[in-house]
Amino acid sequence: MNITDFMSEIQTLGVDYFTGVPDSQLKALCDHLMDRFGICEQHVVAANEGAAVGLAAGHYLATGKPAMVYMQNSGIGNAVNPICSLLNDKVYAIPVLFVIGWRGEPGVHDEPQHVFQGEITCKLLDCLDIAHVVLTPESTAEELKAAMGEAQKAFADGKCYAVVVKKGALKNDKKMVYQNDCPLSREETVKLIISQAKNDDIFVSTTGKLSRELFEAREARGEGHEKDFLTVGSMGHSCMIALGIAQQKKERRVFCLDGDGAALMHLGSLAVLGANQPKNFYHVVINNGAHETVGGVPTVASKIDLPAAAKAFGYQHVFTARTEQEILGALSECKNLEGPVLIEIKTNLLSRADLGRPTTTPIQNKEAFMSFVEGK
Ligand SMILES: Cc1ncc(C[n+]2csc(CCOP(=O)(O)OP(=O)(O)O)c2C)c(N)n1
Repeated sequence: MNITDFMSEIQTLGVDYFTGVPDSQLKALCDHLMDRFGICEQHVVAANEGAAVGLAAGHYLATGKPAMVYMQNSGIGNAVNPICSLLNDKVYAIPVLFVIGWRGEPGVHDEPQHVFQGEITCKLLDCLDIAHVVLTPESTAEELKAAMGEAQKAFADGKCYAVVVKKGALKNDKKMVYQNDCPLSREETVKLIISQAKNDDIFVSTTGKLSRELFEAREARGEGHEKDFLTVGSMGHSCMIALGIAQQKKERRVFCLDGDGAALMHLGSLAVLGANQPKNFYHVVINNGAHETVGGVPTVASKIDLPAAAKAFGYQHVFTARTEQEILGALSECKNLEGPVLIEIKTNLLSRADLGRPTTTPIQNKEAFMSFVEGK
């Protein structure tokens, strides 16, 4: 279905406020919102899906109109608490229209982190008392119209409604291009970082293409993958995984290779890191100002001073780098500095079209990594 047809149908519900976290399967929608509104008071890219629910609730309280909250199904978890304890009709009865990208749909091959989430997506919505329709590439305008009628009824009862979007169900002929003028790519940066590592350094890398690039960089160097814990799902949690390791392995340096979208998603964790003062913790945030992995929709990271925030949270040392020389300088200083350290690296939004995916399973990754961490 063409995105403009989809949006005109949605607008019959009186929805004119849009918020969420982008998803590659919802690229047609995200690009449409960026093209039509950009980032403004009508379209807010939220830090996480729960925050998007908060925004939608606030909008409803101020206008009486339901808002759209869009997300990948992996974000439902972030939204469960405000769905149950804020929106639900046993509490404030605040209607929201959810648009959810269905990764890991049963029967369609997808990456391991999506498989279980995909299996439980519709069951989770049932459990949350959210009626829903599944939009497929074959869905017709009449079917969507009927679904909007159902949404209307749900809203009248103070309930939410969801459109679950299968792969290829939404189309947008207009391709948006997102870019900035930073000289280095995330992949070049990842290669530089591991080239400067000590032999026993431990790496925890974030969700998305960064982990895939790290995996391929190890292959290209003829190395194994045991030094890297690839956080393939759980966006925003790699720095806490890294802290959990750093607390137990005080004699080793632990690097978290993070993304700006991921760091912002659970920014409170940076405060916890600062307050805990792990001396062996090095937080590298690759800041391309965007959710590049899922299409390039901007984050707010190009508008904020992340190193200043980290410093305020208690990080001992902070750096910003964008050239090879600046990155090498920061990494070399780190060899003599105690953490927590934050290195923000500003990169462009280029990535390879032929970027592969890890060829080892998450369990193989975990086992090799645990042996490496144990020192075997
Ligand atoms: C909870 C959750 N919401 C959304 C996603 C979909 N997702 C995967 S990667 C990604 C973007 C990550 O952005 P950033 O951390 O800035 O890294 P970049 O892709 O720019 O390297 C998103 C939104 C997800 N995996 N999990």
